[in-house]
This record gives sequence, C-alpha cells and structure tokens, in this order.
Amino acid sequence: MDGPASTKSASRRSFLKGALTGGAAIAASTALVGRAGAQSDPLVTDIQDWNRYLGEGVDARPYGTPSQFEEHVVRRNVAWLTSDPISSVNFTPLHELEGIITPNGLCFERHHAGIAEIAPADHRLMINGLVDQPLIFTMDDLKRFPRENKVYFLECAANSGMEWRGAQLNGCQYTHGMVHCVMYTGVSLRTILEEAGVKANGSWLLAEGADASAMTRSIPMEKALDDCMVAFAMNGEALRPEQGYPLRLVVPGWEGNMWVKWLRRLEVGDQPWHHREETSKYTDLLSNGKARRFTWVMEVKSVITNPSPQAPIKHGRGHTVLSGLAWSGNGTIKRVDVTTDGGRNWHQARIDGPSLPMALHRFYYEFDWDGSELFLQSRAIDDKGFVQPTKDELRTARGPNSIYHNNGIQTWHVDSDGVIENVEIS
Ligand SMILES: Nc1nc2c(c(=O)[nH]1)N[C@H]1C(S)=C(S)[C@@H](COP(=O)(O)O)O[C@H]1N2
Ligand SMILES: [Mo]
Repeated sequence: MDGPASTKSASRRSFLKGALTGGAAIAASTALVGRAGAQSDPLVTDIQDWNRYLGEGVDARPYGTPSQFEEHVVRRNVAWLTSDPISSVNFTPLHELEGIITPNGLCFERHHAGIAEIAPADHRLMINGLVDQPLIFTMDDLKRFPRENKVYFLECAANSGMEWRGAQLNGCQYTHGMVHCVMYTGVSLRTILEEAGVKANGSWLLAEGADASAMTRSIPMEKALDDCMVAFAMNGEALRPEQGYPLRLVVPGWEGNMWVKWLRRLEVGDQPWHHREETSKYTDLLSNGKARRFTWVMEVKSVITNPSPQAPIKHGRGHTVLSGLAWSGNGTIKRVDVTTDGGRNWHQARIDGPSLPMALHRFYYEFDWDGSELFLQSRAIDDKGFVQPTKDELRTARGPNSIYHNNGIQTWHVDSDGVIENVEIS
C-alpha cells in the first residue's frame, strides 16, 4: 500500500487513540487513510462520462433498485444443501450490509413448499377453537385495528447448523445468513385474540399458513398474548411474497419456523398440536438419544461480518474497521467483546445504532493491523446476563448430534495477505 496511511504505525496508533477520544484536531496534518497527491489522479483531474452526459429521468426507475455496481450483493444458496430435507433456503449477504436493518430484497428465504402468491383481496385470517366467537378477517378488516411498528430479528433454528461438527462453509453469509432484521407493521396478536375472546382453558395457539406446505406451529398462549404480531408490512412497504405476503406471524426472539408466513388460521386449543408438526426437524438430538424440546428462544449470538471470508482485508496493514452483528432472543445486547488473537486479549467493541430488544445490534472495533496473522472472534452478552458460549462448550453440553440452535463463537483466520478462512481453534 502506498501513501502516508502505510507509514509509521506507532504514531498512527497514537493518533487514532486521540481521534477516538475527540482529539482529532491536533493531528490534522497526518491523514488517517486518505492519500497525498490526489491532483495527479485522472479520476480527480479528468472529466468523466457521468459528468459529461445527462442521466436518466425520474420516469426511468418507478421502483428503484440498487446500483449496477452492487449486483454481487444478493441472497445466495448452497447447491449441495438443496437435495437435503432442509432445502429451499438462501442466505442473507451479511458481509455486505450496514446498520441493523436488512433490506427487503436481501432477507434470507426459507420455504417448505415455495412462495405462495396470494392476492390480498383473496386472503382471509380465521380464528377458531376455544374462543367465544370464531371470526374471519379480510386484510381490510385487519387494517382497521390499531397498529404497531417493531424492529425484530428472525433467525432460523438451523442457522449455523452446518457448523456443529467443525468449520464448514467459507463465509458469514452461509454460516450465519439465516437471520434478518426488519421493522414490522401490523396488529398485536393480543388485539386479534381479544376480539374473538379466548376461553379460560385456551392455553395454546395453532398458527397455519396458506402455502402448499400448510405449515402449522403451536405457540403457548402466554407468548401469543405477550408480544406476537400479525404483520402486513416490513420496512415500510407491504411484506414481500417471499416473506409471507400478505400476512405473517411475528414471534419476537423465537425460532423462525414459528413465524408462520401467509398466515390464514389461528386455532385456540388446550394443548400443543405437536403430533401435526415436523418437530423432529427442529429438535436437538442429545447424545443419550433424548430430544431437547421446547427450545424456542434464539439465544445470545454474534458474528464478525467484516473482515470475513467473503470480505478479506484488501487495504493491507494499518487502520482497519472490524464490524459485526449481535442479537439475543432474550432482550438487548449489553456488550460485545472482540479478540484478534484467538481469545488471548479481549476488547470491548463499540455498539452503534439503536439497541432494541430482540433486534440485531451493530458493533465495531477499530484497530491497527500490523500484517500478522489474526484469529478474529466476537462474544456477545445480553441484558439478561447470558454469555455467548464457545462451540466446544456447546458440544460438551449437547453432544455432537445437534444441528439446531448453534450460537457458538465463530472464528475467522486472517493470513498475512488478508485472506480469511472459517476455522476452529481450541
Ligand atoms: N407458511 C410457512 N411459514 C413459514 C415457513 C414455510 O415454509 N411456510 N418456513 C418457516 C421457517 S423454517 C423459517 S426459518 C421462516 C423464514 O422466514 P423468511 O423466509 O421470511 O426468512 O419462516 C417460517 N414460516
Ligand atoms: Mo427455519
């Protein structure tokens, strides 16, 4: 790397320290990462096409899409996974995203029978079972109830599932990309249930989707009345078909498979309907052959999204921004620690942006890379005091046969060229 940014890392380190504590003014003469000699750069001195010709008018892009230069920022799937029963899944490109909100077109998708295409005028939500009055709502009916706006993450219980036995997939998109976080608009489930009147013995709720899988999930009434929603919008616009248009269930902090898409029926009962569900698919098998059931909360977890295998360090040594995501189904993230040397030294990361319960949190750690090999890890702690475990701790607790609910600490190995690989260290 050329320019002043690559010289004298020691003095730059002290500059950085000053900058971060508000003392930037004193070091105005040494640019942090800028370059000298910009006057000889043709991109600065010459007239460019975008400067010379008129651009497209306001009628050219009635629904905007990202820049042509961002074409690589897409959901991706893993070919060898698709013949498996846990098929029909693609992954959020976490390493390309900023902040805490996932753009609608990049939210990972997981379907059991593909995307149902439903005209909102033809959609109905029915409530039956142990209620005073069974009811049917149209979408227009639902939009006459008071609304709420809430930001939540949704994580599939199978996220990081391929990583149980060891490092597998090379990129946080694949190891951690079955998570997204959007602002939902909808009606609280409590409002809908109160409209129908839940009978005293109504302790469970069955939620059913209108897609060809007719997916159903049992949800304890306590959770249903607490913070669940029936949502019709995400990030300010109607739900995307992939995410359950026109209506989906939102079950904050709990595993993704309960968030029934294309929601068409809610049945109140006095016991769970587990015999009708594919519980085996979402049950953690312990080494003694017993199943770990009723594990609905997605526990505290984090991952460094940059640098990472799909986002290597290309700028060489010097000022480096480490960035990542942390979340907990139990509440907010109180703290994230990061290490660059495989856990010998931990540093408290800076959480930036909103800290909302059961939503993604964005963290940063700025450091001066000396070009030596690194082992990057992050470890999140939530506001209930839960600490993200190591993968070894998880395996000791649950044995090697688990797939679901892997919230273990992820390690990225950075070599001296800045190339990054998914590894495990112990
Ligand atoms: N009706 C219906 N709802 C569904 C599913 C489905 O296949 N059909 N998949 C579930 C699973 S396993 C997950 S992880 C989430 C994924 O939500 P997303 O596609 O919006 O990311 O939806 C859940 N809701
Ligand atoms: Mo899932």
